[in-house]
Parts: sequence; C-alpha cells; structure tokens
Amino acid sequence: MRDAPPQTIHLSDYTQPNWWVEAVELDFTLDPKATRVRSRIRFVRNTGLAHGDLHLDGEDLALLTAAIDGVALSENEYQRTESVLTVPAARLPEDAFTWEAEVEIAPADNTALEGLYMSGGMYCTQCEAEGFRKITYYPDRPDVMAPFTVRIESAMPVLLSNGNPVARHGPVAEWRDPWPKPSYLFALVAGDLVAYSDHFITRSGRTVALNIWVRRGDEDKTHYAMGALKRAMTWDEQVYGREYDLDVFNIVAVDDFNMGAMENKGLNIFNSKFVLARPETATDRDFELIEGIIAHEYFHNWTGNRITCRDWFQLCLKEGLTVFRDQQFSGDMRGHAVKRIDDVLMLRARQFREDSGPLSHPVRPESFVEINNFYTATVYEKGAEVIGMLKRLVGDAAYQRALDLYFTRHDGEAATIEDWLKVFEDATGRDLTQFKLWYSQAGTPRITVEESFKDGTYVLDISQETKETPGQDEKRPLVIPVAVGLIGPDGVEVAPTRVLELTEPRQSFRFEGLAAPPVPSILRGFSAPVILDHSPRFEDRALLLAHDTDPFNKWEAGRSLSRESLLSMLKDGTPPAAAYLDALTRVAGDDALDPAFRALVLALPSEDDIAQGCVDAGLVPDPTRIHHTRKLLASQIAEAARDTLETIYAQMVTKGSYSSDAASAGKRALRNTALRLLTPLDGPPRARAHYDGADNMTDQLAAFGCLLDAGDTEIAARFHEDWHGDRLVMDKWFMMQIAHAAPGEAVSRAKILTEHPDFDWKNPNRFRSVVAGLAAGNPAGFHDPSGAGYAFLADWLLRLDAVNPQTAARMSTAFETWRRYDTDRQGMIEAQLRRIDRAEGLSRDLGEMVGRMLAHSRNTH
Ligand code: B3K
Ligand code: ZN
Repeated sequence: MRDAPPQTIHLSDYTQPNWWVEAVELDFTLDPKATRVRSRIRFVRNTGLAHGDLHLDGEDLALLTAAIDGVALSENEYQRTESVLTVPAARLPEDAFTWEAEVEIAPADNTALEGLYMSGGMYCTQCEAEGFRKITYYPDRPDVMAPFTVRIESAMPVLLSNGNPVARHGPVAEWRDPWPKPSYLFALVAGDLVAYSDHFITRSGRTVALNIWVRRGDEDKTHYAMGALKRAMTWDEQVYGREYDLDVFNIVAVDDFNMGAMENKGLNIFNSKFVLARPETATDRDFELIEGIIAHEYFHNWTGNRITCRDWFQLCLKEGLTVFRDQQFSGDMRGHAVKRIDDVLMLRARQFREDSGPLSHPVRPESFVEINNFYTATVYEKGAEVIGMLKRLVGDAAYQRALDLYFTRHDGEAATIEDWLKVFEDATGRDLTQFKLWYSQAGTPRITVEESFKDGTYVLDISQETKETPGQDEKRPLVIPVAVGLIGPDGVEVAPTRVLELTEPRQSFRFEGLAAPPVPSILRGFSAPVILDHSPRFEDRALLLAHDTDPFNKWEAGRSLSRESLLSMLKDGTPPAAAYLDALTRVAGDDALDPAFRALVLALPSEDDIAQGCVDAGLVPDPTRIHHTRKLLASQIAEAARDTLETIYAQMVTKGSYSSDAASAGKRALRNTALRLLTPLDGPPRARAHYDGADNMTDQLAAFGCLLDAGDTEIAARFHEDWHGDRLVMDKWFMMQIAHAAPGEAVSRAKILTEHPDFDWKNPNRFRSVVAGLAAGNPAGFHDPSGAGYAFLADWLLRLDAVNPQTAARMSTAFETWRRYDTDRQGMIEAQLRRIDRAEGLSRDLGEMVGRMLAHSRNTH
C-alpha cells in the first residue's frame, strides 16, 4: 500500500515561492546511525507576492528543534505532513527572518542512495533531484538559490563539501561556496580517501587545485580521468569562453551510485565506473565514456550550476545543452564522424525506443509523479538533438552569439526554455514559435521522400508526420532541417550539402541544372531526430556506401542494406544479396578509411533494432528467430569477407604500445570485429590465443565473449580467478556470461549468478550487470517463450524496489516495448506488470513507471 496517493505535478501550476533564501549555514556531526544536521537559513520575502506561509520540504527527518529569529517554535506553531513543514504567515515576520533547526538522520540505513548515505564505509550525498529534503528542512526546489557555508565534524580524515575550503581543525572542516546554488547541487563527502592531485591554470591566470578522491588502492586508476578533466576545462574556455570559478575542483569516486555522476558545485560525485580506469581493467569504450562524462559534469558548472533550471520541467535546459556540449567535445577529441554515428546509434536504441512506446513524452514534459523517472533519453539525447538542429538552422556564428547572450543574461538565475529560445530570437531576429514545438510534442516524426527528374531539374517532395503518443492525439508540423547532398550516377558529388527547412506537412525542393538523375543523400549528419522513410534502389544505396562524402550517410547506406537483408531473411528466408556482401567487404577492407568507421560498417543492427525494424515493416518480431537470423547473416558476411577479415586481424595489431587514444581504439575495434566474425567459422583457437595474449581489457573482453559464444566451459572460471578482486571488472564478468549465454539458457544462467557470493544486489552497478545483461544483452533469452525472463525481472524489480526505488524504476524500462510482441508474450508481460502494480508498499517511482506502461492496455479499455 502506498503511504499517500501519489500526486501529479504540473508545469502549468508553477508559482514562485513566498520566501527566497539569502544564505544557508549547515553544521553536520556525522554518525552512521545518528547524524545531526543543524541549519541556519536566512529567508527574505518574495516582494512580488503577498506575505505568505513558509513551506519547507523534509522527508524521513527526526525534527529535534526549530526556531525563528532565535525563538523556539512549539509544535502547534507549524504543521507537518510526511513531506512538508508549513509555518503559517501569521507566525512570520514581515520581511526577513532566520530559521534554525536541528534534525537527526541515519545515513547507514539509507539504501535508496538519495540524500546522505554510506558507501563502502564513506559518507556521500546525492541530492538531485529532490534528495536534499532527506538531509534537512528546506525549500528544496531549483529556483531557490543561495550561498552555502558548511561545517562538518567527523573522525573521517577527508571531509569535503562544495566551494572552497575555509578551515580545518582536527575533526572539523569548514567549506564555503560563494556562488548561489539550488539545494540539489549540495554535496558532502567524508571518508578515508586518497587523492590524485594536479592543478589547472585558467586563461585569466588563476590556479585551480584538482583532486580525484578514491578509496585506497584505486590511486593508479585515476590518471586518465584527470587528463580528461583538464582537456574539458581547456575546451570550455576555448570553445564556449567559460572559465572555472572556484579555487578547487574535487571529484570523488563512489561504488554505490544510482546513475553515472553528479555535477555538485565544485564537488562532482561519480559512480566509480566512470572514473577508475587503467588499460588492464577498462575497455576503450570505458575510456571514452569516462572522458565524456567527466566533461559532461564539468560543463554543467556553467550550463546547470551558474544557470540552473527554474523547475524540474525545464530539466532539458541543462541536460540537453550539456549533452550537446559533451558531444561536441568528444567529437573534437576523437573525431566527429564516428562520434556522430555512435550518438545516433544510441539515440535510436534508447530514445526512439522510448518514443515509440507507452513511456513516450516531450523533451519538456508537462507533468510527472516522480521527477527521477524523467531523466530519460528523451530529455537528454533528444534534448541535445534539438539544440543541434537549432545550431544548424541559425548557423555557427549566430549560435555563438546566442550562447554568449545566454551566459550574460541569465548568469546566477534559474531559467526556462522560454528564456533559452528568447536569446536565440534576440540574437538572430528569427521567430522560433514553430521550432518550440520540438519541446512540447512527443514522438519521432517520420519523413517520407518522393523524387522526380525532368529537364535537368530534380525535385524532392518531402512530407512529415508524427504519430499520436500517450496523451497527445493531435500533432502539428515541426521545423525540420533536412541536410541533403546529391551524388551523380558516377559517384561524384554534384550538389554539396544544403539544409532544406521543412515547416509544412509537405513541401517540394528543387535542384536545377543537373545532367542526369542524381542519387540523393538525405538527412546528412543525421540533421534531425526523425525516421527517414525512403527506400532507394539497392544500387543507389551501394553507390552511397561507396561514394557518399558525408560519413554518416555512407555508414547509414550500409546499415540500411543490412537492415533490409535481415528483414528479407526473416520474412521469407531470402539469402543476402552477393552484391551487398561485396559492398560491405569493400568498405571493410578500404585502408583509406578510419578503422573505427570500418568496424561500425561491419557491425549489424542489434537484436532490439531488428525487432523495431520488424514492427516498422508490419511484422510481429520473434526474438528467437531474430537472434538466429542475425547470427546467420554474420556468418555469411564472415564467409564472404574471410580474406579481408584475416588481413584485418593480421594488420590491426596495437599490442605492446597500448594507448587509449581514438586511433588505437579504432584499430582494436576493427580487429575485434574480425575476431568476432571469424571465430564461429574457425572455432575457438584464435580467440583463445587472443585472450591469452591480451594486454588490455578491450581485447580480453572481446575474446571472452567469443569464447563464451563458442561454448567454452572454462573461460568464466579463469576470468573470475584473474579478476575477482576488481569490482568493476567483476561487473563485466556477470554481464558477459548472461549476454553470451545461449538464449534458452540465459535466464537460468542469470539465476545461478544471482546466487553467486559476489552478487551484491544492493549495488546498482552489480544489479544492472545482471538485469541489463539479460534484458538488453540477451533479448532472445529475456523473451524466452516460457516467460521465465519476465518473471525473473519482475521478481528482482520488486525486491529492489523496497530498498532502492530509483534504480528499480529505471530498470523497469526493460518492459517498455512489450506491445511489440505476440499476444502470448504480451499476456505474460502484462501479467508481470500487473503483479508489480498490485504489490504492497510499491514505491512512487516504480508505481508511476508501471502505471504508464499499463495505461491504454487492452484490459483497461
Ligand atoms: N544531473 C545528474 C543526474 C541526476 C539524476 C537524478 N535522478 C547527472 C547528469 O546528468 O549530469
Ligand atoms: Zn547532466
């Protein structure tokens, strides 16, 4: 039973608070079971409103004392519910007052990992979105910004909070953050930690101390993260003109963390998986993610912290923009072509998937029950795409002018999407009324293209349509930038990229003076987050794969050929065309191309992508057949490209000179792709040698996967033997065994692993390894016709929900595509969702997710 009926919060209900905060002083005496928090908060009246009540958020707090202007409040002078304390206006001075309170909390009992909690013996915090209210009574809303002074008393040797260190006397440390900030950016860390330290000199010549704090023994895994931080600091100065604004920047790695990392002012807290790395333990993908996430959190210092969100509906204001910035940064560091393909792969895998099901919502949602459920691919990744489109429409120079205006106009403020778009309107004179629909209209638009050619004039007729999504039946036409170039029949580009602005349901665009009908390269660079419905002839796609000057569309041409081959195989067993296999082989063997790009061309769509492809083609996806068909196509590619793959395997050797840079990583990616394709043909000896000879985790893990696929029964024990002392590598061990189990054995493998002594299910990384290893890593196993995968997931979600609702709710999205499948599977999933929905004590988090997934289901009509 839920404690109180969950309330829906609406954007349209936003009102300013009656009281602003001028200054905050917090005083912590840390104790695992009984931490005391004393607060002293200076409130001033919001003069725009009538003199009103004071509302303070507070959850799970034992209130010991409360006073206003030094006079203790008796219990009948305020009202208290489970989540809010209200002091009536009549009890409050006219213009300003000081609130003082003392509360007691128990960080050791906080398994939800929100508020102040303990991880591996250290104290740490996670306050975004609404965790600060579990620390003390406060107006826990992002539009209330104030400078904080924090005093911490503890026997722990390292005591950290936001801002600059002010004093340290024995067990007491004091920190002061001069920059006004909302409570969600508050952080505190106390532990027996060691730092890897360095410094950065800003462009105006200030020296900033940099520290990465880790548990003893992890010091040797911090160097890469430090380099990434310094690169990010330099880049933000050079590209956005943004300089760091405190004397110290601290990063702390924590093992138990619900998400990737958190941008607390001056004290970023990270899931240790996105900090700790050395070549033997981290893959190239890990290095890339670490660099991107370190940069992302650092960039929040300006886009999120100095300028924050007025309310949580504006989340994309900071997240979409910061993702866009980290994507630009990673592209600059590692190459834009491959980065764009990776980003689009991720967008389609997560955001398009979300947008095509019951959890679809706009980039700026209009209501929520639990805000933590809206840290989604739509808010983050589609939010970043919307900014990319804006930049493309106004041009680079205007984008820069608009951003400069944004920083000067809104520094120190809590802003909205309206404020964001206004700076673009003011900087460019452009009316963005229609463009703004991207923020309010959910769903992935589909654009269809028709071509005609007459007397040297080529005409593209482009239409757009967005299907209805939950709660939004009517869709309006959007502003869609469609980047198009034209390739002549001989493979030479005859028209360079031009951005067509689609604003109507249907529009024609003309290209004059062409000698022959061209092959269009549409949506270059994936210029808009849309589905392009256009099936050019096979030869035209092969031509684009061979000759397109736009690397994204060159890759896309190959991908669409792969997708189509898979669909034909699934439909009626048509074998892949020899010309397709040839075209793929040619690109794979083209030494003029970046190895990372060649690896991406060889990679087949994931099983989940194929399932969505089936739905788009009007087929009901059968996960088991998809799994086997994909494997079959891989083996046919391997047969056809055998010589090329052998050459790649022999040539792309990076051993002996390990570097995590993009060029070396690209070579490893290509070589490991060759290994994956060749192993099923030749058996395990090559993979065994690869495993034995690996001097880095990228190669070792690639070989580990091949050997698991090949049914090697000893390799898992060997890997365990080598790595059981390393938490992050052990997460991979759990995940890989499930992802690479034969579909019929995946659920039993997952069950066996949940009984392993190293399965610490309360650790979100470990939990995710197993659950995502099955639901995302082994779709055919998860969708086992018996329904065992569904029952397994539901059992674990219910168990985790009781201790950590946030992670349970997030993992429940494994069910979001349930209406894609056959009626038997739908029935079994629906039964599991209903079982969860009925469960006693279900959290608001998981309750909302399950409710949304069940809404509009057949039985509720
Ligand atoms: N802002 C945090 C995410 C907080 C998630 C709260 N459930 C990390 C980030 O996006 O940078
Ligand atoms: Zn972020």
